Amino acid sequence: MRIDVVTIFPEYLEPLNVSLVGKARARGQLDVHLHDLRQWTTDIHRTVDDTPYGGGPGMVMKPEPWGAALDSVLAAGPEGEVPTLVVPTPSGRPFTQELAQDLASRSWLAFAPARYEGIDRRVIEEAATRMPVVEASIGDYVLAGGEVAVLVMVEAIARLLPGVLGNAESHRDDSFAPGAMADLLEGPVYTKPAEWRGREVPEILLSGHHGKIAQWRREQAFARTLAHRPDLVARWPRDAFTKKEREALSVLGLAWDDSAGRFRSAVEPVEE
Ligand code: JBQ
Repeated sequence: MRIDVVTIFPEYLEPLNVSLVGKARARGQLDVHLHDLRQWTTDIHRTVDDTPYGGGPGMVMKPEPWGAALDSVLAAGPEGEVPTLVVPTPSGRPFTQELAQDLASRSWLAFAPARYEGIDRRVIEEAATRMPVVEASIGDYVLAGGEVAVLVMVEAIARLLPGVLGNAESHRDDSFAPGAMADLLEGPVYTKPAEWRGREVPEILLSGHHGKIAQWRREQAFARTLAHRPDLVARWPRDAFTKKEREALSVLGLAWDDSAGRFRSAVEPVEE
């Protein structure tokens, strides 16, 4: 996969040389090209932003440098191909595992992270006449710019590429992969020593009863998902559970609600 990133802070993307993504690059599985947006400015101050039309706070990224940058990226790639342009923005669609999988299936991605209040809308609209454009957000919190969102997205995408993850870290049971019962958080994990600072590893894990261990882990996962992600509980399909698991769910106060068509907590109603 080829990845181009146009940014005013190429050094912010240095982590792409490290760890999993860095190794994928070194192996030639990922071909990353970083570009400084300011190379496409034409004034002596290398200006990339200006005040917003209509007034208001902050600055907006000017269209001309972005237009020239995207022209140049397009021209530098494989003849006759276009990249999918990914624009990290808080107003984009949620960046999910499903979107990561979709993007991982493409051979060429170009990222356009913005600083300031965003990029002049015409850049996105004009780009969309030439290539697929995906505007996506990594979450509901405020960042200073899209560069960190690019790091998040590239890591999530790169680990899905064939041959990038070793067998030991295979992604077959990722919590958020789409499909049956993927909407379950992982429960707690333990390693040696069996006692540490007076705290013991749950006895069941030392018992050697693989069936009971699997059941316990499943129950822990249910409890954790209910506590931290009731929105995921609401996505659980009715028929995904064994009789034993349904008992465990009812101990947690979770029961199938026929009128709502989903699991509901009898103890503390799930917020709408
Ligand atoms: C985000 F993608 C971006 C880009 C700039 C700021 C952001 N803030 C929050 N979530 O995904 C984001």
